[in-house]
Amino acid sequence: MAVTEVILHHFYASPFAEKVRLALGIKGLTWRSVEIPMVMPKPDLTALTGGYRKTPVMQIGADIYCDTQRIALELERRFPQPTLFPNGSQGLCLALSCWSDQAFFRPGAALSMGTNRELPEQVLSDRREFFTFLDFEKLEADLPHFYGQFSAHLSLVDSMLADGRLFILGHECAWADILAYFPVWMARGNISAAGELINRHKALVEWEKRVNTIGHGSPSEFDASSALEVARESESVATPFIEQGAFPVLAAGTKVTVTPDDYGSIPVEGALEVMTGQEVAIRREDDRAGEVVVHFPRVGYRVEIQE
Ligand SMILES: N[C@@H](CCC(=O)N[C@@H](CS)C(=O)NCC(=O)O)C(=O)O
Repeated sequence: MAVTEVILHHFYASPFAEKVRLALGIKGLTWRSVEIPMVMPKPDLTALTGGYRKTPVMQIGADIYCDTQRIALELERRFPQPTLFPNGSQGLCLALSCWSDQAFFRPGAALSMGTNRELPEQVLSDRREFFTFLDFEKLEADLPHFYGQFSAHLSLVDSMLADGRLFILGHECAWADILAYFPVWMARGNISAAGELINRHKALVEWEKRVNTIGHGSPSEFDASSALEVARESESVATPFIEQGAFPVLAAGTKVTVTPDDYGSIPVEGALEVMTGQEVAIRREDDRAGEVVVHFPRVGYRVEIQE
């Protein structure tokens, strides 16, 4: 297998993974699919990431990309055409992530937890610990509020499309569409009364059909032990780089931890390899994965010197 091949560690019900599957579809890529468990423990995944547990994670050789923001940037860097960021929209789209990943996603996650009676008990109890932004004690009582919030965000998306444009930024399906789409996709699969909430938005529904035709590129099943072998037998292609003025000011090689600052906050330890305004990457050694570089976005991640 070519070491530059994309390996996606994910599970099919994951809405964040659906973002990446669609990006792979826009780019028409061939990729390897490793199905990971929906709940902890995930020993094969965390051997690669050093502890990061969220879904999805992208691997290319010995480079491990955590978080959909970082994955989108890397797909764009390695496979520039067709672009995910038409008309220089990269910064705008990454800023828009804060809207969709948080303000739009969270009421959707609350409604999924509160109304999907088919979620296995194992998943519910894992997410009770994981989604620290939700108060599960009050969830039932707050459902009307979450319906109201989710519905308000649907209305925003509908208004983005109200002038009859095909996609949010014009003629091409792009990362901006994926951001607006993935909570809708999650709602269809999980939220009771999703149809009633969504279908009254005519422009949104027509656009949803267009996004649905994008597909996922060409995946083929791959097993976790082969993915670990790929990591062991490859070398990272990351170029060490510390941007002048990146904050905090740290030298290359400093031992740090990188931790999501929202939820699922498991620190990953390693030696600083890359630090810019948009990304942070650390090098680490693992018994099973060998020497890997783990990449994160800078926005939303806490970087601390390891004592
Ligand atoms: N900021 C992350 C969020 C990812 C996320 O929260 N994913 C959910 C699944 S959709 C998750 O990790 N759930 C718990 C798990 O898979 O263990 C990203 O953009 O990738």
